[in-house]
Amino acid sequence: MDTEKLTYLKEKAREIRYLTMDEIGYLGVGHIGGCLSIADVLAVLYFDEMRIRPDEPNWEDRDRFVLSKGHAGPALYAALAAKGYFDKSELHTLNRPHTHLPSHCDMLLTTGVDMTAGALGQGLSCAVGMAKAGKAFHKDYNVFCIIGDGESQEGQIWEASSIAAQWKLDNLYVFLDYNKFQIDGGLDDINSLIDPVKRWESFGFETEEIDGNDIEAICGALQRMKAVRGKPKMIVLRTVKGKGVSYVEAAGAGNHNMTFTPEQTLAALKELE
Ligand SMILES: Cc1ncc(C[n+]2csc(CCOP(=O)(O)OP(=O)(O)O)c2C)c(N)n1
Ligand SMILES: [Mg+2]
Repeated sequence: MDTEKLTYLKEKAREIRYLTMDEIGYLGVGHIGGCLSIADVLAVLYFDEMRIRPDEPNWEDRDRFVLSKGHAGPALYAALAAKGYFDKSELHTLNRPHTHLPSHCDMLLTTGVDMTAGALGQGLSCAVGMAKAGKAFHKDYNVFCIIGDGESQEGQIWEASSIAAQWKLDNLYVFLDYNKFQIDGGLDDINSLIDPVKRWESFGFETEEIDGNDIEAICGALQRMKAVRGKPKMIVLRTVKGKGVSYVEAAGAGNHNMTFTPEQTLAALKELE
């Protein structure tokens, strides 16, 4: 990967983390852990991979994105604002009355959001439907979807995965945010996925596990996956929940939905500058 592109994408991931921290810190509370873990994949998707037009958000042939773990909405809003879908100043309206940016994604409220999400387990089914529609209407767009590891305890994730393989949806790219934490503790202490690569492989997906906070690894996996035809794709992202802010990272299971004082927010932002 050329160093100029890598530097650019790393800077975009930093910007997404900074804007997310600013959004949530300004409000004083939010799902910071699961937002920071996906900043790198969002940077790759929005600033390298996806065929999109911020000035024509509903362009029919655009690639689609579904944030199935919809509680990480603030990270998606940061990526959309950084990409120019709306003004960055809107980010300070997060989750306030009459905002366009609710804590969980709402396609009827936010420019650039392709699917409403928040009830865990449902977004992947929507992504499968979008990918199937692409095939049915002979469109060449791809659908990208991020699911959580705790979210993958929902049976609907497996129903959707099963039919995606049956329909040979090679235009569907699913990322598992394998940060090993869910709302109330460690994944392995509650309901482990045991071996997500083997699981999705057995469901008929082309599957790979990588360091999900490594931009180069994400780009490499996507390139390899794009060469594979006739199967949906699963990229298991080994990530750190809260990545980039040491105080948030250190909170572990406590960083799912954190409160912030103005002082804590400023210290966190300083680390992300
Ligand atoms: C159907 C449903 N049940 C419960 C919740 C509440 N909830 C929000 S986030 C979350 C934990 C999700 O864990 P994970 O998928 O691992 O998310 P991440 O670690 O990426 O934040 C839960 C239980 C929900 N949003 N939807
Ligand atoms: Mg998790």
